[in-house]
Amino acid sequence: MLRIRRFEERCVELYSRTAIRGFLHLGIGEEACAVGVMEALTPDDAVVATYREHGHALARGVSMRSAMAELEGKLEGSSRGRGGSMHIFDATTRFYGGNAIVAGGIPLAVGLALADQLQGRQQVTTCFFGDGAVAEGEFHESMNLAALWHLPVLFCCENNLYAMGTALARAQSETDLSLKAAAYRVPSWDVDGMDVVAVEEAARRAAEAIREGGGPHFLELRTYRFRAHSMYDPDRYRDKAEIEQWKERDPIPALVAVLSAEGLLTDDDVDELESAVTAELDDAVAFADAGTLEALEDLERFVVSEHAEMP
Ligand SMILES: Cc1ncc(C[n+]2csc(CCOP(=O)(O)OP(=O)(O)O)c2C)c(N)n1
Ligand SMILES: [Mg+2]
Repeated sequence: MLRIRRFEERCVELYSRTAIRGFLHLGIGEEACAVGVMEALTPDDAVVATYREHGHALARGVSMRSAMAELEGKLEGSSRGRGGSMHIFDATTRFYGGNAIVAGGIPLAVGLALADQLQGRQQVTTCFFGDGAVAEGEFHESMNLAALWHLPVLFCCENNLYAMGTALARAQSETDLSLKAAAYRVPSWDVDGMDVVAVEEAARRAAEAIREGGGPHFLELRTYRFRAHSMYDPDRYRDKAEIEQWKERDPIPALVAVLSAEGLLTDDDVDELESAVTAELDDAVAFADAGTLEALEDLERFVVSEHAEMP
């Protein structure tokens, strides 16, 4: 969680000096969701995420170097710098990408799970999406097919109460999102998304049930983003007191407090972790800064597959 937090804080600095351009969505405050779920997966499982996916990529094992170079639009990035912040993609960790389309990753996850099922593999495909995605048709079509075909999908809804500037209650007639999964006969749990241990426990339980042939499961992770929707958002739709209240439940100090109380972590340990993260991050930024921009003559490459036989 600390790696993700510091990585995204550094992104803000890089954005100010225009090393990172375009859209940038930070998940500061929501780290426990990505980390807790990822702990319950194996390297063979697949993951699909949204445009707020830096944390998911890092927790999945995409290197800081690869992610930072991607954010800076460099060839050394996970997608040759063509995806940027919203489309980190890394086939080697079966991280099937961020996705700029709200709910767009959900049918992709169902397709990946269908492929696993048809080929007799025991993998779980985990799909992250926001509360806003639950209002999209793609969510409902995907839930229906996943349930009907009994597909191995772990649906993880990160309910941070807002879809851009729209509060959940202003946009959806039913705000208990687990009920929507239940409507498709998909077992669902709501989980404290600010508590990494609670998230891991729920994800482990769900992933085990899926691996045992239990079909799709749904977790509603109740969380909150501490920063605005994106760098362009003046954040005028939320009460400042609400933000402060959620900050008191910051998942990082919360876990430090639990571990310290149990005698499992000292202040020196925390300092050591901070230093290690800073060193990793400095190295990643230096790597990205020294990276190369794609040559102009390559701009149209990959629009059409180079392996395809043209008619
Ligand atoms: C299909 C589609 N509609 C609208 C948008 C514009 N849009 C971008 S992010 C967003 C809000 C999504 O909110 P949520 O799913 O709760 O995710 P969060 O940003 O809170 O993580 C919207 C409406 C989009 N990208 N795709
Ligand atoms: Mg949201």
